[in-house]
Amino acid sequence: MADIEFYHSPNTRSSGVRVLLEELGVPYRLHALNMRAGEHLQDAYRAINPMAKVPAIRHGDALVTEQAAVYLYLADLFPEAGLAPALTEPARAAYLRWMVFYGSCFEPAVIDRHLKREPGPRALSAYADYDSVIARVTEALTPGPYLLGARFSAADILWGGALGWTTGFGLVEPTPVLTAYVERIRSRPASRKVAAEDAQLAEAHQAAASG
Ligand SMILES: N[C@@H](CCC(=O)N[C@@H](CS)C(=O)NCC(=O)O)C(=O)O
Repeated sequence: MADIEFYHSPNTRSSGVRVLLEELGVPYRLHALNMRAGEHLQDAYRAINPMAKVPAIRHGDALVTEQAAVYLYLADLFPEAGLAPALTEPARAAYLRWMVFYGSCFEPAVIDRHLKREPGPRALSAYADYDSVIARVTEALTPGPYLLGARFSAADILWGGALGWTTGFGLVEPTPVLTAYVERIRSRPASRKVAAEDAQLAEAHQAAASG
C-alpha cells in the first residue's frame, strides 16, 4: 500500500487527523507546515490544497482535503482498526451523520454565534439555530461513552477535538456532558502523544518564524 503523506500544522484542525493516524497505528510521512511563517499560503502547498487549509493527505494518486473527508477516507482504508462501521452495519448511518453534521451544522453555528452573526431565515440556514445544534450533540453524547454508544469510532476523534477547542476558547458552554466527553477522548494514549508532539512542533515553528 502507498505511504500516507500527511500535511499538518500543530494545534489546528489537522491535529485530530494526526490522532486518527495514531489510533489507526499506521505509518505516515509528516509534512509539517509552519503557519506562523505562512508556509501553507505558498504555491507548493496550494498545489496540494488550493484552499490553503490543513489537513490534507495524499495516498498514491488520491489527494484528500477537508477534514471530515480525510477522516472518512482513512478510517475506511484501514477497516481492521474498527474505527468506521462497515457499509452494511446500521451504526454506519449515525457515523456518517455525525461526520457530516460537524462541518455542515456545528462549525457554522458556533462561528456565527461567536461573531454575533444571525443564522438568517430558518429556510436558508443549514443549521436552523445554535441551541438546536448543541442540544442534538448533547443528546447524542448523553448515553455515552461515545457518539455511537459503546463503540469508539473516528467520529469521536473529530468531535472530541472539536468540542475540546470550542469549549476551551469559550465558543461553546462547557457543560458536564461535553466536558466529560472531551476528557474521555483527550486521555487516550494517541491524543496524549499528539498533544505532546504538537507542542514541540509548535515551539519549533514559533522559534523558526521569529528567528
Ligand atoms: N474546511 C476545512 C477547514 C480547515 C481549516 O480551517 N484549517 C485551518 C487550521 S485549524 C487552516 O488551515 N487555517 C489556515 C488559514 O486559513 O490560513 C476542513 O474542514 O478541513
